[in-house]
Amino acid sequence: MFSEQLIRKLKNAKIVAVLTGAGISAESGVPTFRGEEGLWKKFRPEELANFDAFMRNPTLVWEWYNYRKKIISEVEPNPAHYALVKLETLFENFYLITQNVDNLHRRVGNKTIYELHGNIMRNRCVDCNKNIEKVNFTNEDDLPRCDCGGLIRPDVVWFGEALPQQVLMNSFIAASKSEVFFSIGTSAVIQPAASLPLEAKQSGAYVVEINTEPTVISNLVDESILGKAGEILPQLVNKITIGLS
Ligand code: BV8
Ligand code: ZN
Repeated sequence: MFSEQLIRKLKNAKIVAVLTGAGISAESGVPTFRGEEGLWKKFRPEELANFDAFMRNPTLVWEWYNYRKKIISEVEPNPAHYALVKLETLFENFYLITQNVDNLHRRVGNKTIYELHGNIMRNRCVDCNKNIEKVNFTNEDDLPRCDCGGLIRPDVVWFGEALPQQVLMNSFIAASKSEVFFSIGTSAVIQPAASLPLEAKQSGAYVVEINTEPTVISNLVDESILGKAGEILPQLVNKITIGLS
């Protein structure tokens, strides 16, 4: 399953970076964004994950986020998430860059996490930008509001919105410094996140894709491993820890 070259490179690597997408949480039961699974009440994610949709109908958009928060609060991280915690202990510098807002990497205890698209468990005010811990959203006529009166929104990055600049910069630096770069469970379509594997490749990293199916970057990577992240990553950790210990 793993080339000798990959195992050799991992045994000598000091800097490893990983980009994850919805596919790494699929085995936990979190729906991905593709196909039928991505649909909610016939809406496509990009129809709801944008500021105009929220200002047009904040109740609908909050319903969607509460539906996802309920799923996320009922699932458990899977072996792929745990394998990345182990992997983080094996390298001097390990960077976990995620497009996921599901907080699962944080829940299993990864340390260096770059949340490119925010986190569904956080909220902020659309007017004064204050971060608000808990919001309870019971029925439509009491949308969560800040004490400044502003509407409260999930602290995620919507389509057409800028990513958190420091996180984005750190992610591109991590990709450019990495000796081995993994792209795991992502369709690699959404920009600028999807440019990270390219950045790593152009900076000389050995780029590995782990996905249940080929993606638009499969012909760009050095090694494309087809299969479930929850099955492949624990095997990879075993394979490299044998040699390292
Ligand atoms: C911006 C948070 C401008 C919210 C999300 C250049 C060209 C064209 C378009 C653009 C461009 N640059 C920007 C754009 C527009 C847009 C974009 O990329 N559009 C796409 C459609 C081309 N980008 C933006 O709008 C970005 N903002 O550009 O702002 C700007 C700049 C400066 C100043 C002002 C403004 C913002 C993008 C972020 C949007 N927010 N999420 C929320 O979640 O509610 S994106 C969201 O969708 C996710 O975070 C993720 O990024 C994406 C879904 O992709 P994946 O995670 O990969 O999931 P997907 O379901 O697609 O695929 C799952 C994969 O897993 C599959 O390949 C499957 O085979 C695999 N899989 C399944 N099971 C398993 C598995 N693999 C392994 N194991 C398994 N078990
Ligand atoms: Zn406010």
